[in-house]
Amino acid sequence: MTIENGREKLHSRIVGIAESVINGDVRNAARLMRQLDDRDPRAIPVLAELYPHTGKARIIGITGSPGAGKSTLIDGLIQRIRAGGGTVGIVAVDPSSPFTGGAILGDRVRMQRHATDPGVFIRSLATRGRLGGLSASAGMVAQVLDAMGFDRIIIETVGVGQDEVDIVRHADVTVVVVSPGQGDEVQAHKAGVLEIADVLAVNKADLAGVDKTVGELTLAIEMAPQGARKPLVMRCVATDGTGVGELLDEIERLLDVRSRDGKLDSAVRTRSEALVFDLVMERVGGAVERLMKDDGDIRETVAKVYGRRMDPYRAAGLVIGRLKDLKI
Ligand SMILES: Nc1nc2c(ncn2[C@@H]2O[C@H](COP(=O)(O)OP(=O)(O)OP(=O)(O)O)[C@@H](O)[C@H]2O)c(=O)[nH]1
Ligand SMILES: [Mg+2]
Repeated sequence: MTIENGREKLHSRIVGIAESVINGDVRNAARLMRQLDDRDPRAIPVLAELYPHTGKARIIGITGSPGAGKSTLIDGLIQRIRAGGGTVGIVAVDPSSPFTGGAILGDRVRMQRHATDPGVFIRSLATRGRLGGLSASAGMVAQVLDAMGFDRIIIETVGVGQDEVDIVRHADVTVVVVSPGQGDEVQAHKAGVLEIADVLAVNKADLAGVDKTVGELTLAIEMAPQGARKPLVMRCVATDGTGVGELLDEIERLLDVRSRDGKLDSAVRTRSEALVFDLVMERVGGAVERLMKDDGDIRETVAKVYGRRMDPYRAAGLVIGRLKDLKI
């Protein structure tokens, strides 16, 4: 077989896989997502084929502290989206922290009742992100779901750190879930909550202390500087469904308003930028990592930093100087 022939064969195989995913082949889609989670480079050409078929789904980001009730809430949202005739894909991002290590199993069990519904597809991501890796993987899995034709995609992430802020860059609407009794400090002051939230869902409204939490959040929003985002504070009880319908209505209303005033377009532009940026960072990061591991000169440089014979700033400059010779 000639090289040209081999290439053609490979390409038609890639196109074949992509087409099957677009036509809703669950097994091929699941394999592709697994490859993405494993950072298997074979997934990339398939994603590239899928890309022109994406952009139709609306993406909803759900983030918040561990145990706030995100998965239970999503379960309720799935049920309502399905009842309205829509289909939904879920990406549950677990940062593999020892504290949330059980979350993946938990998510599966919680959302198990949707497992046999072809209008629902749930995928957990376990990859530990570095250099935007987690965010990039979540965005790529969302793209696969988008190409499969799901109307809504929900991305669940734990916490409100930089990783989560990065992940919600992929979302058209972001819901931050808080629950009462998560410490006395005003939750809104935690890194970036008000910056990223379109809606603040105060879950576990059946528990004592909910009025205090709502009061604190409302005050924090009132005191936010002019021009800052003013998220709506909504109460809900995910376990019995109270307020979940209203939450979905608000999400849909926001999506509607945004698509009419062009905000979704600008979100897509930002997202495209983020996608390219993430890919560049990942590839550059990987190349630098290999260089630092394998290159004798650089290892010696690092040894000098360790021995206080060179400062790390100069060492970083030397590494950067080598970038142009790298195969990125
Ligand atoms: N009382 C009460 N408990 C709730 C409510 N919503 C969720 N819970 C409980 O809170 C616990 C955590 O719920 P999850 O849905 O797993 O929370 P999560 O935010 O997805 O958790 P992680 O993914 O591990 O961060 C479970 O035991 C739920 O049953 C609620 O509205 N009221
Ligand atoms: Mg969860």
